[in-house]
Amino acid sequence: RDITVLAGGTGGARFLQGLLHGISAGTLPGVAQDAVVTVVANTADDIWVHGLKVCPDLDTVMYTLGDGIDPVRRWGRRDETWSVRTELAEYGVEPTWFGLGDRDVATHLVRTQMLEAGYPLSAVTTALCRRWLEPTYGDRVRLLPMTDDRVETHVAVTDEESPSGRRVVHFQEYWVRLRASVPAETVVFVGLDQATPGPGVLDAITGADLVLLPPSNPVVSVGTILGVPDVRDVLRVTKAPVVGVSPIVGGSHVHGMAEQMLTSIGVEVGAAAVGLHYGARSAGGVLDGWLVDEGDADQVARVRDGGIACRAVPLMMTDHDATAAMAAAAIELVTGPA
Ligand code: GDP
Ligand code: FO1
Ligand code: CA
Repeated sequence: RDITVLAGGTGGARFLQGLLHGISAGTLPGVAQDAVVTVVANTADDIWVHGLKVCPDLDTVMYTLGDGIDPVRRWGRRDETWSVRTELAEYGVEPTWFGLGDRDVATHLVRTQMLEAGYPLSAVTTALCRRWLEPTYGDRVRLLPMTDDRVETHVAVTDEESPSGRRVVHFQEYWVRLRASVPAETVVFVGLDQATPGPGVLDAITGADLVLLPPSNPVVSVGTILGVPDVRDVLRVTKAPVVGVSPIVGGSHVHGMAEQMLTSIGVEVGAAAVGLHYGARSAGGVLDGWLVDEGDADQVARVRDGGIACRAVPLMMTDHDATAAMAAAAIELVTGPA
């Protein structure tokens, strides 16, 4: 079974851990233990800092699956030191609000060097995954950037000082420096409309036996992947069932800034609302099925009325078994009980 997952960072990575746990344990209905998982990851969080190209969602997936992630921060490397960051601050160079750990800097140096040598981001990612994924997963896990082209999420926030009354900041500044503490007036995906799907991305969707939308941020993680030209179209026509998991539980995000992002695009912060935002494939959307948390069971009918199969199950990724059970429920929802 070839499974394709459209992922952001922390939420996507944790879901992938549970999915891969379930595959190797053989507990996913109809999924062979040698199933191949292709991850199409969001690259619109990417940011150039200190002359280095940083790819947060690619790195979070890569480090998490390769067991190099810091378990508390859930970004960057475990056992990290911060000498480079401290020295940069001593020089007073900006941005001081975005921290690069010493080990993490090595990843960005390799990536930047390869990009400058002319390798596309997809080739760079393959090279980095030779270290982080291949030893454990061989060719059973592939990590693909959604596009090799430069795309950046920028956020317009209110700013009294500026003549227009607003200011546009990079998503990382909105999230890391502003802590998403001010409303996001508008979210802009710079370069997205002109982006070409990365190598293997469209094939990974058309050739899949199953497509999963993990509980990633529906606007700045999954939303950006869906915004890559042709991705929505192939999702609509793929023979694979497409099923998603709500990142909104009990009316709010589990962590991060999905609430602020959904509000900025005028979508209600609710499990059903997000599923209906993705839309039923039968009605021009992308979903065949949608899981909501058991606490949101009262919203199941609304999703079904929208033409999307729906079920309420526990949706907290507390450990790999819990997450694997979510993956199994998602698969069962669209392929029927094994
Ligand atoms: P990011 O790129 O690091 O923000 O990570 P993602 O976009 O992949 O995932 C962030 C989303 O994951 C947030 O909107 C959270 O609400 C959601 N999330 C995190 N943990 C859980 C969980 O245990 N269960 C569910 N259902 N959603 C979760
Ligand atoms: N998040 C923070 O809250 N503070 C940071 O200084 C920070 C640095 C950083 C460096 C590399 C990287 O891959 C991620 C980093 N993050 C940091 C997390 C990042 O903002 C998130 O992983 C995602 O972009 C959120 O979707
Ligand atoms: Ca992200």
